Amino acid sequence: MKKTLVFLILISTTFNLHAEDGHLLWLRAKSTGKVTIVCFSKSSTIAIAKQELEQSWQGKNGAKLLLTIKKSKAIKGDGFKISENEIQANTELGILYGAYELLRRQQTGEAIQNEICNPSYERRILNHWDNLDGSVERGYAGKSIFWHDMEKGYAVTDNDRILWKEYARANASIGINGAVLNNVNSSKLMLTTECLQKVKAISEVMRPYGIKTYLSVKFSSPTLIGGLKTSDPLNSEVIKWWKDKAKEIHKIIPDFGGFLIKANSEGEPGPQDFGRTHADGANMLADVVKPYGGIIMWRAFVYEINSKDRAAQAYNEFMPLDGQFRDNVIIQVKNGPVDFQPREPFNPLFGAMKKTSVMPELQITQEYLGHSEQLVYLAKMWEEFLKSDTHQEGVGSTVARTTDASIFPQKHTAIAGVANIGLDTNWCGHHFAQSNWYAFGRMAWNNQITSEKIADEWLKLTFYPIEEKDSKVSDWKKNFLEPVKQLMLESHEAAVNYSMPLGLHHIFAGLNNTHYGPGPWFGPKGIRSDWTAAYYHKADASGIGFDRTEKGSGAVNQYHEPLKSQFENIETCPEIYLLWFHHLPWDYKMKNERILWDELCYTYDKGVKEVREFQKIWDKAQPYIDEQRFFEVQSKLRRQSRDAQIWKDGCLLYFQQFSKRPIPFDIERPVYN
Ligand code: GCW
Repeated sequence: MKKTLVFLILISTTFNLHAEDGHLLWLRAKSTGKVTIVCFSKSSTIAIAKQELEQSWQGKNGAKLLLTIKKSKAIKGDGFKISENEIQANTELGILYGAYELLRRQQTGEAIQNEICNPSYERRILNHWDNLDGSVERGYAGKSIFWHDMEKGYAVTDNDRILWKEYARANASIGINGAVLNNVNSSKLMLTTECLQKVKAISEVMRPYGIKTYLSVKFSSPTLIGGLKTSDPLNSEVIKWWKDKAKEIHKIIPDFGGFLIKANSEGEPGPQDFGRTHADGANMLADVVKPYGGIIMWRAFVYEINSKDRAAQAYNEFMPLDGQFRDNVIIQVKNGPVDFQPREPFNPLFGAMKKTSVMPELQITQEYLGHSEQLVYLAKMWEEFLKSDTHQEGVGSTVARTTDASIFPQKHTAIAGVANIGLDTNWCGHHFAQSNWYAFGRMAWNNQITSEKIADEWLKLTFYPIEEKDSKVSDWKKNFLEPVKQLMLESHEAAVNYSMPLGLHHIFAGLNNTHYGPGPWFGPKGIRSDWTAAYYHKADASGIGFDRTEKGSGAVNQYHEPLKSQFENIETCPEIYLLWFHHLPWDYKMKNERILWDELCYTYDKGVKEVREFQKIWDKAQPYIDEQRFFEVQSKLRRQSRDAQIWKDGCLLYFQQFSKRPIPFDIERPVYN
């Protein structure tokens, strides 16, 4: 007999305003009607769904809500079907996601038709670059929420559990269903039995919310902690060591998701240390986790020291291996071919690897986009990336479609985001950085959703004045929601303009490895060339830009036609990628008739002006927001505005020594001394 669970929710007519309990990030709605839920399942996931509905129900009074779990073919994975008063799903998690969606619709006022919502990717995963000493690599929101107290050992406190529960709840509310708990530059201690006990405690809190646990591991673990003489993936003792380890892990964490590996990259060990390929290494681990349904996420972030063109390397190393990977290996590829720059064209591996599962890796933490000091809404950039047409299987082979199994028969599909979460009370260091966490989850669930819609949702959920009367609400929409949404939507382009316009990239301050601020001059003697800024901008008396055309590094050949010719040809190369693909003279004529040098100056200046506008927009929003958040964001915007100017002045003054041209007089000029 088909298992059918039915939950009946009756909404009474009494008003029952909850206190601020349960207020978390974008989850802060208050119920406007008492909800009584009769529920026949004791499952902890369903209990959460029930509690969420009770806490935040704003549907029409007197409505009935019927939740059923029965197999439907149209509903995929943990997808669901919702109408105004019903949620249907094939899994308990589907019910939970449906509950969050229904509540979101109620709170944002979005219409609820009878509709099916299926996830774009099977695995929607946060990658934490958290170290076991409590620090977070490229983290700007305080210490690790998982490993912050390690001086006290692996003990777990009640407060830890509360924190992890809030974290899991926020993730579940946006459909995230996996977390890699530690840095890809992994500690060898990660796989020790003591450490795994702590992982067990974390996974127990996250499980009811559907968050699977994954770990980053050192490829040389067999040698480092197993006492073996080698970590050669084809050595039988090494294989046995991994098999035993996988068995141990699954005993402790039965639903363990799998491993994330950074191998032969930036000094991390890997199969090439033993003369083996990435496929040899990944497949060995894939076989080891296969009996438990695990996957291996193998990163393609590789580049040799002093190579001719770092942007070409992932493709060069991985394309020859297409077809050699097991079906539970997913190659994890950063959105761009270099490294999470403010703007990059998509990595040409997307769509090109046709016989291998490939997953996008996005960076939510703002390593190259102003840390948690700057308001930069990243969804706009991710949307541009996901919608990029690879042309690999004809028009419309977007990055989204080449990774979500719409085009290729991938056994597993996934997307990862490098988390921006820490112990800071506002979780992400900047109030608006929360929107990037939110947006990642929403896009991982639906890779066709627009950044505009996500911004609208997030602003409503986060800032909507719940206490206000209806008359004030239209005011709020006009004077807060609309202008602030516009600010968010323009913020990424502004950051590109004042830091790295026209296809420039990797010209950051490298001092102390901060990646914050301008540094086109960066590169002390003796450092590897691909860790200097000049390697990327190549500015000299003859011009500026990286020649990746056929005459140059040839990286343009990695793109499928017609993109290849479009990028190769200076007439058709989009100006946003101009200096990514071309080295051009300073007096090169842009489409608007300006010479390149002038255009560079005007674009930097535009970025600065845009941030100054953001400040004004925010100032006007003051009446609509609590003091604390208003002043905190205001002060960060002031810093952003100052730093944008430093960026512009620093870059223009540096490049001017090569261009030998004046900065146009109608823009604010740098102070020379
Ligand atoms: O962008 C670089 C970062 C490193 C990071 C590396 C990677 C985790 O500067 O901090 O290491 O990428 O993605 O592996």
